[in-house]
Amino acid sequence: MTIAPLTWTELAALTDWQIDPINGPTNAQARLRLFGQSESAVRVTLYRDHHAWCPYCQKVWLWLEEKQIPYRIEKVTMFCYGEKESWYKRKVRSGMLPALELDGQLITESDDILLALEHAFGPLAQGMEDSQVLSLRRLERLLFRAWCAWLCYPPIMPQQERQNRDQFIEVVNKVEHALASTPGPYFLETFGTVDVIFTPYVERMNASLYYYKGYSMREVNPRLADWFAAMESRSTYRGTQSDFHTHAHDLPPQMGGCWENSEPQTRFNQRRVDHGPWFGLPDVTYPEPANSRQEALHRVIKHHANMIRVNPADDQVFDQALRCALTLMMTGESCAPPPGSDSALRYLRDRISVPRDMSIYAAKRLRTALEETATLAGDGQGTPIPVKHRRDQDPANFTKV
Ligand SMILES: N[C@@H](CCC(=O)N[C@@H](CS)C(=O)NCC(=O)O)C(=O)O
Repeated sequence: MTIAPLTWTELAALTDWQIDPINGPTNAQARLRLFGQSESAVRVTLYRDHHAWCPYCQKVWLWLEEKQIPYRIEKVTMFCYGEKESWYKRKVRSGMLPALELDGQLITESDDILLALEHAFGPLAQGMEDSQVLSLRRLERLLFRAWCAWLCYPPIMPQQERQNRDQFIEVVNKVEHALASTPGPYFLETFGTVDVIFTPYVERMNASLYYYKGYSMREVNPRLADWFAAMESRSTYRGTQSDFHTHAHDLPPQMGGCWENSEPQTRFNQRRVDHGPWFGLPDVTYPEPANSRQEALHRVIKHHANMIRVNPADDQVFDQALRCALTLMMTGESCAPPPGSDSALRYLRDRISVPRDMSIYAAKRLRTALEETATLAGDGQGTPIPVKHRRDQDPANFTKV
């Protein structure tokens, strides 16, 4: 038994989700953050990428959120998903992100940005050049290099895959040891700058190794598991946190390729990340907020005209199919989509980006509703996600009204 899809007006009546992007919790949509202060207090502009994919931007973003420094956000396109804005190239010739203006002075390189911010506003618990911090920053780079060696180069000899894996695990054990040497879950006695520095790549390691290597960092390493859980207790981190699906597919063009191994566990994990079920994946462990469906609905309603225009399917067909998925998500009642809309629904399922579009649990709800609704029409998949670039995500397509 299936029901007719609700209209957009009927759907809109089912959500009262709203946040204050300027003074409320950390969110990816804000263009200005004031933390209750007046706009005249703003001394900082952060230039970061549109999709919140850039790890070095996440580091600076998290730092500003933790310190509650009032700042503006200007979003810039990364080379892998679109044309870099000419105004940005005039400002930063290389086009690299992040960049930051502090009292009108431009700074590039994320570590130099953090040093300048520290100088202006004081350290985030510990200073970047504190000796314990310096040693942990070196460990973070060691971990980064071991991860790249395993993930981003095709093994020339069969035994190389094993060697690269062992080398990564050796460094992860050093990270586990560092975490174990303090009483709490963080890298030093209290949360601070080191945790911010580790966050972007450890989050990407967790996602990419699960998907490409069948290795579940968060399940295998107890101290890292505790560290992730502690990070997730912070609303700042929750606001910047991505999910497995987003990273599994944003990393290949950014890293120049991600190489999967042939382990059965890898195949299993890939199927799960791409086709669900998304609940229960080790990309998040804090409890689902009660209003995640309302959040997903609100975000889709806000952007539905562009989503329908960009989708490869006929506009009317996809409009109806999308309302079917949203009807299921909100009412729990199945709603049969028009014939042939299965691949269109899965096209969207594959292009939800966290946290750009919505938070992690809202995305799980939406992906689930899209997949369950698509199943009623067939098993057609969407246009494959490209691996060499992500021009399918060109922000220019979404800024039209
Ligand atoms: N060492 C630099 C690295 C920055 C970097 O590699 N940024 C990448 C994005 S993650 C970039 O801007 N690439 C140009 C682009 O993708 O458009 C830093 O720490 O800020």
